[in-house]
Amino acid sequence: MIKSAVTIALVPQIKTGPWIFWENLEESMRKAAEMGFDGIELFTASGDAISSEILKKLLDQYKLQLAAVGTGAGKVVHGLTLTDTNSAIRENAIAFIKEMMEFGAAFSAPAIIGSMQGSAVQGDSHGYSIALLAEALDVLDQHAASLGVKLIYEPLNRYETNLMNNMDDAAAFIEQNKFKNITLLADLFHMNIEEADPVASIQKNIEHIGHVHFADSNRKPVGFGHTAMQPIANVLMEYGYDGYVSAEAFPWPDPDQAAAQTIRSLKQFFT
Ligand code: LER
Ligand code: MN
Repeated sequence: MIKSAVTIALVPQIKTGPWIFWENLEESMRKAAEMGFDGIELFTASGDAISSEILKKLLDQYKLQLAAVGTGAGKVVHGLTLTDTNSAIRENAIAFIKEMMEFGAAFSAPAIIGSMQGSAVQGDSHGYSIALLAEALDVLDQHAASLGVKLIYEPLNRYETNLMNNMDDAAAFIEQNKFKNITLLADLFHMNIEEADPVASIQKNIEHIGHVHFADSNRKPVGFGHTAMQPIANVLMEYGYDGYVSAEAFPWPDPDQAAAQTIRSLKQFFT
């Protein structure tokens, strides 16, 4: 059975991003619960931006799970990436992600590495940047083991990174490096751009997929674009995917309607 989640971003600097809710935490959680989501995916400025006690109280009150925590603020707010050529910046990026992992682990939630992976910049060889990423993920894979949580790595489309853009490359990278606690994020928006056949790619890499970002072709809530969603939902269900399907989409036309449209689509495609 798939579990549903909705994104809540509490970082003013990324307010224009693909997040359904982006204002008051409690209000957003109340709405998520009322609409029937199982969990929330949270984007905060740091691992201590929200008190864990307050979050626990709200999760209990609204009977919601913490599905995952996003680490993107590490790049957007703090200028950190795991593949920066400056080793001090890489160390700070690892420390930032460790802190986010600890924040999530208190609720058994994995952290997501998306934009924090960075990119190979002009002058760096692609292989060198991939080696830096592997080195950082090795440390974080071990940290995930010590916390008893997974860590989620997200291939992004070519306009956001030049490191890994599709599921096959990311799965091969995980296998080559023998990471034991790192799963992949299938973001249906990125996959719409990068995969020749998203359904075949999900089927082939299903063992690695630990989280799904649910968005349409244009990154609007599912139903507002042209992705053929039924075959994607079918392959996830047929192959026993039991993680979260989390709405990471633009709050279009507004957060409430975007959340309502997402719930309608989840019911339509996953039953
Ligand atoms: C993060 O989950 C993601 O998909 C990125 O494209 C956001 O910038
Ligand atoms: Mn995503």
